[in-house]
Amino acid sequence: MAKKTTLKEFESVFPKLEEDLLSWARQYNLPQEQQDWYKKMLEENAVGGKCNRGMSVPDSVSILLGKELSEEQYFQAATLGWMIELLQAMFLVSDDIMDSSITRRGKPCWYRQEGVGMIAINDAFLLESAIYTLLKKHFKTHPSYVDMLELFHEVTLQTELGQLCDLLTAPEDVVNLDNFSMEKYTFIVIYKTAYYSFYLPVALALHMLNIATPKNLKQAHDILIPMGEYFQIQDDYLDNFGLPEHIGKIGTDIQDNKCSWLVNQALKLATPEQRKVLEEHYGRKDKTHEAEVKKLYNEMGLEKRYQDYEEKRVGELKQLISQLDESEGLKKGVFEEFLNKIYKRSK
Ligand code: GPP
Ligand code: MG
Ligand code: MG
Ligand code: MG
Repeated sequence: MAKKTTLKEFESVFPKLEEDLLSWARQYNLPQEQQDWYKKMLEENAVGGKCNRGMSVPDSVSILLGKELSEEQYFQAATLGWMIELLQAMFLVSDDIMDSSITRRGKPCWYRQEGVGMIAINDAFLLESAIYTLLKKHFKTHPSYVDMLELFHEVTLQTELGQLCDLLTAPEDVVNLDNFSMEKYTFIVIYKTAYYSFYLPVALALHMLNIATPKNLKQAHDILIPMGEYFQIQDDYLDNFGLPEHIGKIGTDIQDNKCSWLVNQALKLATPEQRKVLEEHYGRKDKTHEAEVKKLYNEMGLEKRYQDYEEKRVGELKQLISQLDESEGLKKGVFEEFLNKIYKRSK
């Protein structure tokens, strides 16, 4: 029987990987002060999240094998999971600078912590290179080494292209609501979130077991990309309707002029008067303008609209999962597990 990993178990692997990274840096005679920075920076940014993405690698491997993992299999799968967490840390450190965010995981964003500032940019690069150091150290002789390497590179590019579209549709100085559309929105969220958060863990699990084929990778893709799209729509919903105590961050989408799911819905429903309110108040770096948009979202019943969307999308995803052909090695349980973790999440 497959066994689900716990955060505690998953986190217990991290010190070993951290030590790998530090000893790698020590061969370059990295001075002590910089070793201390590197260690603290890794701990502050890679550890402390929900680790849903990372833990889904051992969970998926265990479901695919249909049994509990040996110690060695668990370590390999958790190492791949931690590489996703490092990728995520690299994205979040950078994203918080680009989005002028205030808090992350209930603490000031890394770039806002004392003594950090723009050193955070170099730290983001270090978080990314850590992936490849670990991949080389632990998977150099694995038959799928090159596939995993290429997968990390491609998913990183996809995420960066999504982020590019996110940023270019949200200029700081010009608010033009005609720039937003659901077509652009769909591109943004699939690329900036769905590939690295949903497709990557399952693709890595298949590669780890050496059972990846073009067909099962495509089958996984065709379920996980719509699921990742739903996940980012939740993120956009929580940006406005979530509680900062739950989500560990303060929403910035309205002030940042983001092409969010909520503003796209509001534009679909708006009367000419309501559109004027949006035009006057959206995308301004100011709390009173933001409050007007929040008020409008409440008047328009966007919370209910989101709940209806969620029920509909979850129904569609369950349908996709039920139709999965398991003959190429995939299991429905892999996808059911993902969906259970995110359905009606509040953080
Ligand atoms: C989430 O967007 C997307 C990312 C974190 C990917 C960033 C990609 C880079 C190439 C840096 P978001 O801004 O809505 O996330 P959050 O709400 O957590 O700030
Ligand atoms: Mg962002
Ligand atoms: Mg952000
Ligand atoms: Mg967000």
